[in-house]
Amino acid sequence: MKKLVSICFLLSLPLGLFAQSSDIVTVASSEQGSIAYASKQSSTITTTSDGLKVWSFTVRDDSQSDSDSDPTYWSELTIIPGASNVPSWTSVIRAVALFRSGSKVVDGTIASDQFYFTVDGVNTVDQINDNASATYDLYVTFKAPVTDNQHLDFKITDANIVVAPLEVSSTFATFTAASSTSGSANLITVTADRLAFQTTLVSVYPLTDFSCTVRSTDALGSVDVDATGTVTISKGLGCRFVVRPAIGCGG
Ligand SMILES: [Ca+2]
Ligand SMILES: [Ca+2]
Ligand SMILES: [Ca+2]
Repeated sequence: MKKLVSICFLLSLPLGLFAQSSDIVTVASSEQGSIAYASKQSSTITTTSDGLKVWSFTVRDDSQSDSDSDPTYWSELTIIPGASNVPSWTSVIRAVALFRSGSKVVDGTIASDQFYFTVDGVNTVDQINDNASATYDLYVTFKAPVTDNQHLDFKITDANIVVAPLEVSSTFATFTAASSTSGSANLITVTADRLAFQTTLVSVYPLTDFSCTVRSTDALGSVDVDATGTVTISKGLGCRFVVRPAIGCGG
């Protein structure tokens, strides 16, 4: 009944009654520096401790002019990649959710180039009171393996947020896109704690050249491209050579 009343009210209003000046701005320094991706692998995000906060942004009602007394209600939000983002979010991100003041607003769906959030537009989580603002925190969890030293970078344009269609709501201005810090934050970091052959050495014959590749990885199989160290080949017992410290050849 509430929505029917709202429709009738909207149809009777003269154009221009609602302020068209809400916007979205980034929260400075709200990203991570480096991301310990291996610590957040859950397939669901229920509380903030399940994921890692990678960006915050603020929705501001009537930020550019104040010509109404109505809240801003939003019902759809899409976050798109910034300038220095991983090639595809579907290969890196396992789950995504929005929080407001520590409470989950909604889970998002993940595509290669967008996170999509939809809410009903009538609850306190998606209402920004008149002349007020609300900050939303973006939490994610990660897949594995990942590529070392790639960034997560986010953006929201005025085309990426939709006002709840059945509510008496202030609307959004044509605003400058809100963007996370590009290229110097949210660095996905792999830290190796082991070495592993990329392929298994089955046998090496005497006086025959051979090659092998040893990778520095973490426990989830991601390669640490910054790892430095020495792999030594030495004479061992029970076989002709030992490649240390990746794999011993035993007895
Ligand atoms: Ca106002
Ligand atoms: Ca307003
Ligand atoms: Ca690394």
